[in-house]
Amino acid sequence: MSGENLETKSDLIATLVAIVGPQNLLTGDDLESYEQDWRKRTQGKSLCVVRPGSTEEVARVIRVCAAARVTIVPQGGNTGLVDGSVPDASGTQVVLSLRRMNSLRALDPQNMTITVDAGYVLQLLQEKADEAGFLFPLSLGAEGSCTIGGNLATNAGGTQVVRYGNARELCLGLEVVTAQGEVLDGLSGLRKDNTGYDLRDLFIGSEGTLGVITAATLKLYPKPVAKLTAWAGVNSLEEACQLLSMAHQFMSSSLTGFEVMNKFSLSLVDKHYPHLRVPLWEQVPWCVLIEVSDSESEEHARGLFERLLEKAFEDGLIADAIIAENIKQAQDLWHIRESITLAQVEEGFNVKHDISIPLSLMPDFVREADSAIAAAVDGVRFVNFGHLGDGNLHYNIQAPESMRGKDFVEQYEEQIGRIVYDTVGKYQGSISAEHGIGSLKIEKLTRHKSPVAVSLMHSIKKALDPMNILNPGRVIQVQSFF
Ligand code: FAD
Ligand code: 2HG
Ligand code: ZN
Repeated sequence: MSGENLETKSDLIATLVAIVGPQNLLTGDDLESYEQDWRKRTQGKSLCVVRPGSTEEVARVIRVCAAARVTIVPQGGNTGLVDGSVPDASGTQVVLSLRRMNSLRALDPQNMTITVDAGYVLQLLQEKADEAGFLFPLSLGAEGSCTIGGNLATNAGGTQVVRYGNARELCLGLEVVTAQGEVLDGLSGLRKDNTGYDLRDLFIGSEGTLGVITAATLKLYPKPVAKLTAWAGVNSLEEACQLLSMAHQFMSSSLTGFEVMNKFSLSLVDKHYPHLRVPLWEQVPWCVLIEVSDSESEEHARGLFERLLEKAFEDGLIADAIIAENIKQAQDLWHIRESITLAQVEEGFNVKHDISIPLSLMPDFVREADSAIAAAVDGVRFVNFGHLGDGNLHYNIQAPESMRGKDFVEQYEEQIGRIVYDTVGKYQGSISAEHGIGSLKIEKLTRHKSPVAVSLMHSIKKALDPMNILNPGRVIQVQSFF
């Protein structure tokens, strides 16, 4: 059936029902989990939610929507933090949920690759890899519900980047449905392939604005023989950075995680989840979480760790430290770190900045941004934590105790954002290290990227999605082309 004949909304819905089946086309008022963002800041309204079950169905849905000039919002687990995966309030957009596409397509132990549909949940993939005797290293707090398609569309980072890189580095091949509804089969398991422009890397990190990812071939790694985790208290961010350099020196490629958390962020975890028993937080302004993965033995890992901590104590870099005695203790420490985002939600609305800064400039950046913000808004509370090993800080600001979170965000988000992003610019950083641009930072992208970069992005969008069908109003602002 040709989309061009579709004249009304009900024609379109009937055609989409014919493609995905009535049970996989959702309309009505009960679609909060698809229409509201994870932080509950934005409530959109869709024309409908379609849940295709195959690549061919995705392609047909896109062709029909394109012909009807109806725009599409691709969605995975809807855990994104920049308002990129929910529809706007117009009631005219189709949410294309990939969650039904959750098959494992192939596992090639010799090639050390796994190929899955885009809707495969990250944690299930980690488990599948583990069962097969491998490691899939991407790891983040939302792993129980985020999907591989979403991870690649946002080029997700997480807690293992210091060793294994972002989602981009873990991906060898992609299957993508284009804005014209054609299928690009790039599901290669090749580690080397220099045949023209790298289309895979163009789609990774494009947040659903250039094509819909329907499957991916991903790298698997050998499982480490032993993993050890330590939690240390440090007296300043400078010392945390010096400890990181020392950890690189002592651990080399065995260093798999290096996270930092300021006192206030841990106080929130302690306040809202006291049963998690946050160690050391009251005694020091910052804590770090260090993880080592060893390919030899637990003794070897412990030896490395003890030498690092001894030297760090000697040099006065750490105030106190504990090494997890077993896997359960290590998991508990990680759980504390992963609970900061949730503790922030419990505390109320807040302003988030997901930034990266060259490590050598990080402490100066924080000092300068902290004092400019504290001068602008009395009583703000700084929730600073993140992936120090990658130079990536979640520089979040909680409302003053005297103010309602919602009022704070409405009144100050813009002003604080300006201070943070101008300071990020001064310190040669990025306004988005891992969460992406979505619609939340779309104006900031134009302000903080070079005009040449913005113009090239504009050309790429126009070339790949000339009708602006895919996730309009996200990443890059373009006039509606149709
Ligand atoms: P969604 O939220 O559904 O979508 C995200 C974007 O990708 C949207 O623009 C959407 O249109 C697009 N998209 C989704 N699927 C597809 C597809 N198949 N094809 C094309 N486009 C698609 N992020 C990090 O990088 N590191 C972290 O450590 C981290 N920790 C988090 C912790 C918590 C508690 C939460 C709530 C979020 C965290 N995130 C983190 C953010 C989020 O989980 C990631 O961005 C994740 O990769 C999004 O996956 P998703 O499947 O939920 O995608
Ligand atoms: C994390 O590292 C996530 O925990 C979420 O990227 C960060 O809540 C945040 O700002
Ligand atoms: Zn993060």
